[in-house]
Amino acid sequence: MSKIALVTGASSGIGRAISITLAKEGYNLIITGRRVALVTELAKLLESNYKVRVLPLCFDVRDQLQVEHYLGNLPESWKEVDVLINNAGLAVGLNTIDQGIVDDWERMIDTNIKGLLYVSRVISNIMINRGGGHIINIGSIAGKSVYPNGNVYCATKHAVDALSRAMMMDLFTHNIKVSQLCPGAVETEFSQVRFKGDNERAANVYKGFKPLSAEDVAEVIMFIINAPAHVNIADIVVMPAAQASATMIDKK
Ligand code: NDP
Ligand code: 8X3
Repeated sequence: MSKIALVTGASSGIGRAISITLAKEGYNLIITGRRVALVTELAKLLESNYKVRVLPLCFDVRDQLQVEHYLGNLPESWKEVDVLINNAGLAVGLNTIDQGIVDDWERMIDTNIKGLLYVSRVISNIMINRGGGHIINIGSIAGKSVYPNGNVYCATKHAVDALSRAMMMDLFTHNIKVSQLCPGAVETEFSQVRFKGDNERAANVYKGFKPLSAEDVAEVIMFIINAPAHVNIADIVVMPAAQASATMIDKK
């Protein structure tokens, strides 16, 4: 029987690419995001191109009641979730702490930490009841080191790093693998969101070197998922060849 994967933040970037790659591999997919048009359009594309079943769900991961409503009441035929990709996340703003915008901080903390927790709580219970599963958290190079003005975003990804290790300890005896994938620079809508629609500033982030594509990241995810049952790839950092740390990018 085909496996079921749940991908949060499937409406763009890494989550969209992971969803397409999983569909190519024959997974039935629960895809989520807030932008109804994009999630619906992706669902149609996956169904028609890859002949898999798709359940599009549109909610905000920051809203615990919505998360529990949608994921806690999955239709019977969608309850056997094999793989959860905790991908929904964002950076908002790039300021020193003293100039920080509290609303930006709360959006990042509520999405990247609390949203991941709300989703993981519901789905880990489903996985425990069904006897196993695999949770993959999308961390970041920003969860391994910090960089100037990245303060709160980096802190949220350090939290994902800590939670990934803690979740592995809490869940491994339930036959649930927990893995973390930490990308460096990936060209997606990430910088457009960070710079609040200043697309010129966003485009500059990726000028002068070849960043990762969302598809590059999706391939690494498949490597993690396809490891033999007795192997858990606990943590991977993947960066463009032109990047050596969060702050070191060889721009020509
Ligand atoms: P995108 O902005 O392209 O995608 C982000 C996704 O997250 C969208 O689908 C968005 O959907 C979803 N999302 C954001 N906020 C919420 C919310 N409150 N509720 C539900 N869904 C939400 O960026 P990326 O693909 O680059 O980012 C994906 C993940 O990868 C993030 O966790 C990011 O931190 C991480 N990452 C990105 C890197 C990069 O360089 N791009 C590098 C390292 C990590 P919608 O707006 O429809 O809700
Ligand atoms: C996204 C990569 O370096 O902009 O997590 O924080 S970085």
